Amino acid sequence: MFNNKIKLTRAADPVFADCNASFDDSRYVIFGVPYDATVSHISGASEGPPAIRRETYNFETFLLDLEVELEEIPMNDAGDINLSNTLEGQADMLSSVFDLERRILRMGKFPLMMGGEHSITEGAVDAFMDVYGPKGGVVIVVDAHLDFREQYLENPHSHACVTRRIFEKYGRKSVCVIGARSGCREEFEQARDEGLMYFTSQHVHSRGILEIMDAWDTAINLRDRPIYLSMDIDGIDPAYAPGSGTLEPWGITPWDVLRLMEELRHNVFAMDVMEITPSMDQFVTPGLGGKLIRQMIGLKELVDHHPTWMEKV
Ligand SMILES: [Mn+2]
Repeated sequence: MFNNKIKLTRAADPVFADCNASFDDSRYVIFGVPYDATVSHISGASEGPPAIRRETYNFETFLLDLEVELEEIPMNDAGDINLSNTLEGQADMLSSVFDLERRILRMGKFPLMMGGEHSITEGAVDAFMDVYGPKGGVVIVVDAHLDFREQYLENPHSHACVTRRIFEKYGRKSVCVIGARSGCREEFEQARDEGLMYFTSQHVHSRGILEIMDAWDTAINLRDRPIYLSMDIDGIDPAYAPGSGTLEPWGITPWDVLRLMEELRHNVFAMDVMEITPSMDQFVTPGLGGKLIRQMIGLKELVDHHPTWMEKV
């Protein structure tokens, strides 16, 4: 049941529900990154992966809206990256995430990373860009925060800087932020001056997620580019996702995220769900995180096997 072939990780117990395939045979690989050493407010995101896994046993294997049976899909839980959860250990953690994510992508599989804090996304995005950058790779970040600081608590790789690092490395047209509603004045001024593409949760509420997708499509051909979807769970309203260390009212809803995933299902080739903090909520938020991952897998299956499925609805 467990896969010990990947030296980087330790096996999960229990595994993410319905992960019955070996790493080599799988089309989807789920892994956890129990890391939260740069967290600034309430720590505990390192406990996210086991809590998400546990809550996935609440769900049916059949995705009713998609008519997809997850038990029939080759999914693998590769376990958790097995390194120390310390500030000093961050560089090792990032490079291990890079190695694992790139290995999964190069084998033509779909990686789904469970955080851990958002800083870890940088390693996975680097791997994604290594593979999909030449094809126009772009990162969509769902987040309450701009994460556009130069550095935070003297660490340029803090969770509060992750969007800025991606922006600097891969350029202005390579990252889009959705759901932002918190940040310092300088961050927002810099974002505006330097041309970071972002829409706030107010924009989503007033214009709707599909109109925002259209705007990005006009600006950067979003629907024609390979997408890495990064979900900081605090982007979703605390009423739906209270298990976050940085609760920020007036967020977007799980329905907005569902529409986003449906709309971009053809182009998303990697995803993460970060910052779930079980000490704040053991059930609702880990369950939502698990469901987002399951839904993304179901949507990708439909793309691969039934390319015209949306005509049904
Ligand atoms: Mn955030």
